[in-house]
Amino acid sequence: SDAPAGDQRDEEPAVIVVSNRQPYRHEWDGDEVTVSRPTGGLSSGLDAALREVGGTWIAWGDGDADKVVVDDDCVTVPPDAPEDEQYTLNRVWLDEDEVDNYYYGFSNRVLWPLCHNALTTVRSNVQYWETYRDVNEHFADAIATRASADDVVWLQDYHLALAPQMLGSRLSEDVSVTQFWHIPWPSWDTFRACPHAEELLRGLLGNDLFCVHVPRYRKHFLECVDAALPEAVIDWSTGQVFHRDGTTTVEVFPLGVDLDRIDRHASTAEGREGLESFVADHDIDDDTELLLSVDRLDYSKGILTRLFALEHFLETNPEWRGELTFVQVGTESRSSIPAYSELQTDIGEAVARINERFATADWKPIVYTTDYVANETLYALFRSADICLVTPLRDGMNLVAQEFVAAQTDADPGVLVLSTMAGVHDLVGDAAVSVAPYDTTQFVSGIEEALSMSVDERRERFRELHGEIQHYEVSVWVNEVLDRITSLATSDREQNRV
Ligand code: GDG
Repeated sequence: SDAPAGDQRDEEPAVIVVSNRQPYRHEWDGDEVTVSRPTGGLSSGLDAALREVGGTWIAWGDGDADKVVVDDDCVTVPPDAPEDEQYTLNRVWLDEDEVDNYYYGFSNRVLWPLCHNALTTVRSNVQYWETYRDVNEHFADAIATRASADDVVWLQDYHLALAPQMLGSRLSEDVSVTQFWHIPWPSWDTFRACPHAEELLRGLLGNDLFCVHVPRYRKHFLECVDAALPEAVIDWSTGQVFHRDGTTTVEVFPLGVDLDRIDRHASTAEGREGLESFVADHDIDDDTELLLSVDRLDYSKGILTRLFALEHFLETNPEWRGELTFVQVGTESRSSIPAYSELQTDIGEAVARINERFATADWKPIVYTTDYVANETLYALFRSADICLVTPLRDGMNLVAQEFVAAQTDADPGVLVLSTMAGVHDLVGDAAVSVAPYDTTQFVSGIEEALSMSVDERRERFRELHGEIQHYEVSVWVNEVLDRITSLATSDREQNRV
C-alpha cells in the first residue's frame, strides 16, 4: 500500500471506515476549537480499532456550518493521542439540500421505516432518491481517493447502500469492501414496497462481505435478492451470492457492547455523583423500585405502547402506586421529520396524562427527560435500576439491553424485560422476561413477573444473559468482521492464482 507511513501498523491491512456519522466533531469559536468525543458504543469500538491498526474514517462533516472548518477535509484524530494511535478523519461536506434529501429524506423517510416494517410512515420521492444517489457518489469518490491496494473498506449502515457498487469502477480488485447493516432487513413482501428495491440490492452486492446482526436478517436479505434479481445464484448454506458484478458473502455478526468500560464507568465517583444529581434533579424517591428505559425518540422503540402498558399496570395493580418510579430517558432524534416531532408531542402528552392520573402529593409515577445523560451517569443509572424495559416494536439489535446487563452486578441483579421484536432477543431468548410489545395484557404480566422475581431467579437469568453477551463484545465483533473480510480476500487471491 502507498498509504502514508504510520498508517499501517503491525502489517495489518489499513482499514477505511465509512459512516454517515463522524466519530469526532470539531467546532470553532474564534480560534478556540472544541472536539467532542464519540459517545456511542459502536463509534468508540470502531475508533479503538482504527487507533490500533491505523487508517482513515470517512464521514459526513455534520456540524454548525458557521463553526466547522469547511476548507479542511482531513484532520488527525484523536487530537491528544500519541502519533502511533492516531488516524485520519476525512469529512464529506454536504449542503443543506443534500442533508434534507439524503439524510432526512431517503435514509430516514424511506429506508428506516421500510426496514422497520413501518410502511405507512414511508414517504418516497424522486428528489430523495436522486440526492441519495449523488451523496453515495460523493462518498464513493472520497473512498477512491483514500484507498490503495489491499486496504479494507468497511462501510456502516443504510445511508450508504449504493456506494459499494459505485466502488466497483473506482477501486482496484485487491481492495476489499464490506458493509455492516445495523437495522433489520425486512422480508421481500415488505422490501418490494420500495420503488428502488432492485437498485439498492445491486448497490449492496458491490460488497465482498455483507453483514447483519442475526440469521433472520440474512435469510430475508437472500430472499430479497432471490426475488428481485433472477439472474443471481444463491448458495443458501454459505450465504454466497453469485451475481453479475461478482460474489458477495452474506454473514451474521451480532454486535455487542464494551462490558469492562460500562462496568468501570458505572462505579466511578463521577458516575455515582452524576446519579445522585439525576435523582435529586428529578425528585426521585430512592425507596421506590426503579424501572428504566433509554431510547432515541424513535417510533420503532415502542415508547408509547410502553407508556400505555405502564398506565394499565398502575390501573390494575393499585398496591404499586407510590412504590415504583419509571424513568424514561429519551434523547431527541430526527425532529425535522413529522413522524418524529409528532411522536415527541404524543409522548409528552401521554406522560403528563398518566402522571396527572396517578400522582400523589409526594410521588409521581413517570420521570421523563429528553436531556442527554453523560455516559458515567447513564451507566450508574443502569446499575441502580431494578428493571430495564427494552420494548421496541422492531430493532436491529438494541444495545441498551446489553448495556443494562453489563452494568448489573451478581449480588442483587435487576431484571431485563425484553421485546421479542428486538434483534438481541434472538440471541438471549428467554433469559430475559419476554414481552410482545403490542399486547398490553402480556406486557403488564411481564412487569408483574419482573417485580415479583426472587433473587435466585434474577441471579440465574443475569448469569445467563451476561455469559451470552460476552460472545460479541464490541472489540471481538470488530476483530471478527475484519478477520473475515481479510480471509475472504486471501482465499480470493489464492483462487485467482490457481
Ligand atoms: C442502531 C440500530 C442497533 C441513548 N440516550 C443516551 C445515550 N444513548 C445511547 C444508548 C445506546 C445508544 O444510544 C442507542 O443504541 P440502540 O442500539 O438502542 O439504537 P439505535 O441508535 O437505533 O442504533 C440498533 C445499533 O444501531 C447498533 O448496531 O443496536 O438496533 O437501530 O448505546 O446508551 N447515551 C448517553 N446518553 C443518553 O442520553 N450517554
